This record gives sequence, C-alpha cells and structure tokens, in this order.
Amino acid sequence: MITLFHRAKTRSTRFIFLLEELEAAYEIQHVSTRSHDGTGIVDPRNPHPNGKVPAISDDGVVVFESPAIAVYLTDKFPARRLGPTVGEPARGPYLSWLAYYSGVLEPAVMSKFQKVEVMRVTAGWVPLEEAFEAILRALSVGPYLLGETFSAVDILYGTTFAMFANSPLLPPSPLISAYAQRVVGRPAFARAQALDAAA
Ligand SMILES: N[C@@H](CCC(=O)N[C@@H](CS)C(=O)NCC(=O)O)C(=O)O
Repeated sequence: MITLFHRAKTRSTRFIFLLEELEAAYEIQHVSTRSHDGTGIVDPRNPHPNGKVPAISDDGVVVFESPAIAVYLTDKFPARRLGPTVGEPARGPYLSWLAYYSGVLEPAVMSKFQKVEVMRVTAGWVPLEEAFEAILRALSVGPYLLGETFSAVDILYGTTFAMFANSPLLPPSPLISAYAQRVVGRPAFARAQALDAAA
C-alpha cells in the first residue's frame, strides 16, 4: 500500500492529484510540518529527511522530493500513461522538465520572491524571466509540456502556474493561463481538492 505523507494546501496536494490520475490504491497520512509563522513541528512519522511534505512510503520503500515521487509513481503504474517509461523518446524531456522544476523553476521563483539577484553562471538556476521564457517555448508546441500527452510533469507546472495566476511574480501570459486551467480543470484535480483537507 502506498502512503502519502500529507499536509493540506501544500506541495503534497499535487500528489493526491497524481495518485487520483493513476487510480492507485493509497492512503493519506496527515502530518504536521513547520509553518511560516514558526508554529508547527516536524512529525516523527514523516520519513522526509527534513520533515517536509510530500513523501511517500510504498510498503516501506520511502521516496521523497516531488520529481522523484512523480517518476516513482508513474513508473509503478505504466499502464496509466502519466509518464513515459524507460526506452521511450519522451522519457528524456520528461526527466528533464521534472528536474528543471525543482532545480531551476522553484529556486528562480524563490529568488524573485526574496528579491535575491540570481548569480547568473554561478548559480545552478536562472532568473525567473529566463526560466519562464524556456517554459513558454516548450509549451508553444503544447498543449502540454511533453506535447500532445498530459503527464505528471504538468501536475507540477500546471498547479504552480494556477497558484501564481494573479501574482506579480510571473509575467502575464495567456498561453500559461490557458495551460494552467487545462491542468486544474481535470476531474482528478477536483477530487484531490476534495480529499485535500479531509481527515
Ligand atoms: N523540495 C521539496 C519541497 C517540499 C516543501 O518545501 N514542502 C513544504 C510544504 S509546501 C514543507 O513541507 N514545509 C515545511 C518545512 O519546510 O519544514 C519538494 O519539491 O518536494
């Protein structure tokens, strides 16, 4: 059985979305995490090394960090076609955009949010505007990041762009807005929202 270590309205909600897309058998273990306001404690049941969510345990096999969980789960349920498998040409872009999400996009968003200048060349990521342009180029083929096929990578990017829809952090883009709406318009997203806070 897959256990998702989860806290409502966090990055782990996206994995309810993915597990719903995969029609997987899973259970949700609600855990506490630290909060912005200094409240909250790391839950000793949570296997993430820093007490963050998401993490999963699959019959005792622990996986943490969103891209790793996405690959693990889509590999485990290949028939659902939520991620290209080893040997498929689209596997390359799939892994690349997953790594780009946590290695470039998230640090770029945080740098901008914290008004920290990105040390171009030295930093492993790029300014948000530059990352955004790269994502726009990939999506201009569309309708999804891998082209015609919706995948777990869209769950990470689409939900992020939906969350930042009205944020001054991101440049306005009808293409990105339409993409985000396409992703969060899926029935599995609605199911995930309903399950998110349910104990
Ligand atoms: N790099 C992690 C980030 C996870 C993360 O930062 N989760 C937040 C909730 S959205 C968290 O658990 N924060 C609590 C803490 O930092 O202790 C991933 O992408 O999976």
